[in-house]
Amino acid sequence: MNGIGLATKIVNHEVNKAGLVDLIGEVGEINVQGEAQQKLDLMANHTFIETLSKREIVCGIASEEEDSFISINSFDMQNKNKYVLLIDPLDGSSNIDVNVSVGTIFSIYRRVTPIGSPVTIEDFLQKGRNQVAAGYIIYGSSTMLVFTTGKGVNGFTLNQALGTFYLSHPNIKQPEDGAMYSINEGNADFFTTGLNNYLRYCKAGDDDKMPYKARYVGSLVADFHRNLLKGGIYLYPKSAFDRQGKLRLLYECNPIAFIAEQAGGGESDGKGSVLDIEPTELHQRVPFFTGSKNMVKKLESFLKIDD
Ligand code: AHM
Ligand code: MG
Repeated sequence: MNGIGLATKIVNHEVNKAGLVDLIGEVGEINVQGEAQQKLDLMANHTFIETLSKREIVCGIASEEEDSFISINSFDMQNKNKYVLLIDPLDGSSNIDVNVSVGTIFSIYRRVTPIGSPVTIEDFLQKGRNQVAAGYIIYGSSTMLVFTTGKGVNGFTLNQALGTFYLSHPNIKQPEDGAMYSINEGNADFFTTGLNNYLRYCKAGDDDKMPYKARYVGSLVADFHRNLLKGGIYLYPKSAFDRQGKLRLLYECNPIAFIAEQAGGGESDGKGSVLDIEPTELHQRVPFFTGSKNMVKKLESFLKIDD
């Protein structure tokens, strides 16, 4: 967590400078549009990998930005490092050039192969239930690190002047109900019948319920964080063109699901917990829903007709 905290400060500094780089770009000195965005993705990836691989604790890293996993010190048979890290270094990065919140998501497992040997794919393809820690960083109006080690969820806010994290949100609990739904509804024509029925339910009001508010940033971390604190549901379903949805099981869904569960919230792939899925490949995608516990249950009841 120390290493993650240090890498967060570096990435935070670079993300905050992105607007300044843009100013220079506009006067023609640097071609930033598109390129800067890609640079920040790669910079975040590089920063987390370099920072974590220098610690005597991580034996392997898998990143959304890398084709395959990285084995650390694989030729050093004295390597006693026990943990593997899976990371989405800069999630929602298309939001950077419009100054909207982005995030980092990470997940930590104990390796399953013997200590001292090079890591293998089995060390990374573990069920989400095996996570020993997971968290995210939100680079927002303030920068926060939110994580769990399986004993509740705590949120730390970065004091940028001092470079220190403060426990600003101890023992976060997600409200059991909420009134916000977060989805890219532009794809609705390609969603299943059950999901479209649920979206109609979200927008309908009656004596017991006002229509839900639609809130969608397009950065998973920002949408999840808001719903975690205020109550709500985030949806990234499968569609006619994305049969498995868009989000990655190992870098996005599992860590967020672990945090949701630890905060008393709900999470699902539409049928059951994503934490119980046996992964088959590093960049596997799954439909993903997470939010207030009762909202996720309600959604699952609508999705039953899709079977
Ligand atoms: P990325 O990892 O390429 O940034 O994609 C993940 C992001 C999520 O943060 C966000 O919720 C989703 O993609 C938005 O997708 P869409 O533009 O289809 O709504
Ligand atoms: Mg991502």
